[in-house]
Amino acid sequence: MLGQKGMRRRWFRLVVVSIILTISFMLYLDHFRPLIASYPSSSSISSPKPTRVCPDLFTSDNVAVILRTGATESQEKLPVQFDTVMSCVSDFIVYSDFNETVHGFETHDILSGVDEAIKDKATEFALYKHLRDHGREGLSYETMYGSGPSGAEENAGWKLDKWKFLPMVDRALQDRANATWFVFTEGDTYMLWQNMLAYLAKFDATKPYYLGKHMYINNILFGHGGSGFVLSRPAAEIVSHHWRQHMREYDAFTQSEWAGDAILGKVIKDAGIDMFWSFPHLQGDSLTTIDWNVTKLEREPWCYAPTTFHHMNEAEFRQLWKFERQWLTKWGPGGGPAPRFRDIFKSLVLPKLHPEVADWDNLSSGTEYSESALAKLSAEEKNVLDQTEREAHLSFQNCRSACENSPTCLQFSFNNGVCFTSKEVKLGHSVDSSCLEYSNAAGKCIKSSKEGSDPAATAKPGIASGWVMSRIARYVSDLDQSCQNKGEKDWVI
Ligand SMILES: *[C@@H]1O[C@H](CO)[C@@H](O)[C@H](O)[C@H]1NC(C)=O
Ligand SMILES: *[C@@H]1O[C@H](CO)[C@@H](O)[C@H](O)[C@H]1NC(C)=O
Ligand SMILES: *[C@@H]1O[C@H](CO)[C@@H](O)[C@H](O)[C@H]1NC(C)=O
Ligand SMILES: CC(=O)N[C@H]1CO[C@H](CO)[C@@H](O)[C@@H]1O
Repeated sequence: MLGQKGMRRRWFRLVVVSIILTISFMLYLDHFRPLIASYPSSSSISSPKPTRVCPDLFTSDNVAVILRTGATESQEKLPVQFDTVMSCVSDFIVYSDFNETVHGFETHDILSGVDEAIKDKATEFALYKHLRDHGREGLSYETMYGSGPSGAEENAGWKLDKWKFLPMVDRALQDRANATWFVFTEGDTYMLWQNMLAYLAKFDATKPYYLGKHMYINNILFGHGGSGFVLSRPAAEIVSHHWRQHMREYDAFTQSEWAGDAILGKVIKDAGIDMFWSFPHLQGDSLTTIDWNVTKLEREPWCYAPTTFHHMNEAEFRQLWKFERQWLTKWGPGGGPAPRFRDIFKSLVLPKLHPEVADWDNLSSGTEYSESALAKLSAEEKNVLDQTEREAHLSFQNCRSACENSPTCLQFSFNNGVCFTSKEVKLGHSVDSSCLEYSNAAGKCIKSSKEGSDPAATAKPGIASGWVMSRIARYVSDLDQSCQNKGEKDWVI
């Protein structure tokens, strides 16, 4: 039997426990507050809005993200950036060739400090001067989007872009006086913020670091711009100091080169800092073009956590964004394990692979079977072809048979007498989604390079693709197994 004393003790214990619980709950809410800040609490129980979940901040107080863009692409590419990736980034700044407001955010002219003599001499600055003097008014289609067979490459904005890299590093140091990391990214670069933060937390920011996706031009090793690259503060300071000492020299160098990321890479190297090879965390493909087992530096991406994808279009931004939200919702704002390539493949790619998908551009680029490809073979080479290979170009079904008969073939595509088989797994995209880069900015999806030409002329409505599903299952389980053999090592540090 409980005496009065016992009852009181029990009562007391109950009160203490509830106080502790209440405090824990408040702390818990507090923990989440910054993450759910921008949603009005009135969107209550009746209409459960998806909460905007952002990853926990880890070290992000000190990570500044620098988004580099230009007036010829900003209106097309930035809105989805701001709506998705950047909405979780606590501190970012946009550098451009033009001062303007895009989708509510300022873009800052980063070229104002370039020597006026160069602006007069270098033809790339025609666009800059036009923007400075007249704004967007009067920019012709050709100036904005280029012309000729590779419009995007002739884009005046792209040519001007190389001048931004060195001033950008220098300005970022001033504009973000206490950032410890600078992450440099582009309009169509999708950054997985959770993974980026987790990755940077593994490095010592007090040392000079230059993290990049390796690329070479004329024997210069540099971090590819579209894949994103990262400088620690000490690295940025060394580079900026070195640049200021040799500005004339590097202006001349910039004039003679064409790729700004390579120019910066050279200066970083000259300043005595070696690039850290961050593939596959930083990489240059999109969800639709990446070969999911692309192996470089003896690293297969599968087991690793991606921090960037490049060439991402709006639809891909939204898909990956949704995936990240679901991941964070599942694991909480700490994020749980970093999502890896394999998680993204299983969620966003695998469900789209089928034995036959109509109007789907394959990206299969292995063996070609067609009348013309057959005609190029010697008699000897023809002899080793089996029946299915000789007839692969005759129908979708025949193309599939050729793929199935070749033990390493994983996917194939067929279009009007042309069959491609491939040992790589790539998602590809639907035929009508392949607009010319930048053409969306002109308010329409242009599929060929000349404005006004008939899109139907270049669209390939007949194209269909397929995967050998039993082998895809095997591919996934083999790669999963390889991660286990590696002991779940998921960071290159
Ligand atoms: C952008 O604004 C800055 C600061 O106000 C100014 O120095 C620069 O000349 C402007 N750039 C252009 C192209 O108007
Ligand atoms: C960052 O620098 C600004 C001045 O540039 C200063 O006011 C602020 O306190 C600093 N913040 C931190 C976290 O050090
Ligand atoms: C992935 O690529 C590596 C390296 O090329 C290769 O050894 C491995 O067999 C590939 N895995 C699968 C499942 O295709
Ligand atoms: C059959 C067919 O049209 N295949 C296409 C698949 O994609 C590659 C790369 O885009 C094209 O070169 C092929 O023509």
